[in-house]
Amino acid sequence: ITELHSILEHKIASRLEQVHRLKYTYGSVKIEDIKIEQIVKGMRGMTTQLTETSMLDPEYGIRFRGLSIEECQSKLPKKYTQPYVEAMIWLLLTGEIPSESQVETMRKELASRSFLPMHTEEMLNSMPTSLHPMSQLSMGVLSLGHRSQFDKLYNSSIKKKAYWKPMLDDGLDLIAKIPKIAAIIYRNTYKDRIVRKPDSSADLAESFGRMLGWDDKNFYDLLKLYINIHCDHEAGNVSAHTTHVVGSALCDIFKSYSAGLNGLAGPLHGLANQECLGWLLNLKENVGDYPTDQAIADYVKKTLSSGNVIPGYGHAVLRIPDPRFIAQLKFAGQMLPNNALCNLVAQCYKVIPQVLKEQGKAKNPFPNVDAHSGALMYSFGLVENDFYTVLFGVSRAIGCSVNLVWDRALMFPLERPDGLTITTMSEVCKKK
Ligand code: FAM
Repeated sequence: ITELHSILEHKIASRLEQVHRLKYTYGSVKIEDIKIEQIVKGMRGMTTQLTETSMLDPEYGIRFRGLSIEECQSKLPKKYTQPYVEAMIWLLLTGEIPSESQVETMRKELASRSFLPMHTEEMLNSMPTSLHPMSQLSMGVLSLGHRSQFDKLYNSSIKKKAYWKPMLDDGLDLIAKIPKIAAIIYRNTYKDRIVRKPDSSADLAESFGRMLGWDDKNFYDLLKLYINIHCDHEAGNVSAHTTHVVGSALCDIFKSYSAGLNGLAGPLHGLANQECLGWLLNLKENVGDYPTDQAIADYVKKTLSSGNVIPGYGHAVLRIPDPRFIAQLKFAGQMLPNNALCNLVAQCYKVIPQVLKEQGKAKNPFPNVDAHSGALMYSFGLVENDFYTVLFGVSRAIGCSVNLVWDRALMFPLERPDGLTITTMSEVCKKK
């Protein structure tokens, strides 16, 4: 991991120069005007963040360090059909495509950190199984904080410029340990409370799959795909933004990401994948395994007229079918061509956008990532849909951690925007 440190040292130095220029040379340049409606409508389309790891283009979708999902799949070192999660972590951290040996270095580093402290296991084992798995996950992550190198060194005489080093240490710890936390939650909540140890000879996805209880290389492949496509989605989404804001107060990564996970647990964000599968199974029950397009359209209209959204459709930024959805559609087509549930997802993709367009409300009538992930997990036997957001949380730990490392490396300040009362804003408007 010394090699990773020296690559990062080098990259950080040049980025710091750029940030310095942005701050002091171009500080007064205006990039956009803010409209009142943007403030009232949840800051849509308002640029408020600087981020290194990924960019979301409304008309193209996500690019991880400039690479599309397909480019990641073809360029990053892989096992079976999908890139190693370790390769994605390296890419997000450094912006470089890792060699096989760098992937192996990352694999060993994470494997060596994958054990949990005793108190975390004891706490998880004492949780009521009726507590939502996301609440258990958030507490599990928070409980890792007693080991925070960042907290320890912050209270010593470490210089601000070097904060990223303990942050990286903590970030690797979080990424390495969160699969075991998730596996304990899964086995305790739905199975026999017996959890296998992390497999130090396997890669992260395979070891996670084994701990969950699967012995199936296609399932490990699905986990690799799932973790890679969910790991980061620019800076403004609820979980990434929350993690970043809490981290800006110089909280350690465990407190910051625990807060981010609570945001991920919301039904308009990560929990949508749980809701999505529920909706899909209800659809299947109502229209059967091989419905007509019209039967699906009628069911969608019924959902809309009862005042509900169609989970898995629409997006705050995207204006095209989510490439993360398309990647899963392809995976299902290759691995499970005769699976009725996945085929229903594909049929919905043909029907629902037209119905949403006719309704005329959603700015984006196309499927997002959540429209497929539950059906894939379900088809591989992971049927407990209130666990799905935990899988999302295991993955998003990567993007959120890498971003916090870079936030500290670039010495970003405390984030503290201004607010106005409704009366004051109304008065400002009247004067215009
Ligand atoms: N079904 C029905 N109506 C929808 C809709 C959908 N899938 N998506 C948007 N709309 C409605 C929306 O409720 C709003 O109606 P009102 O004006 O009555 O409030 C209107 O269309 C305009 O919304 P928008 O500007 O297109 O979307 P937003 O940026 O406000 O919200 C989402 C974006 C994702 C919250 C919204 O599309 C939605 O609720 N989708 C269903 C839930 C979902 O799939 N969430 C997962 C998002 C995912 F990417 C993630 O974070 N994991």
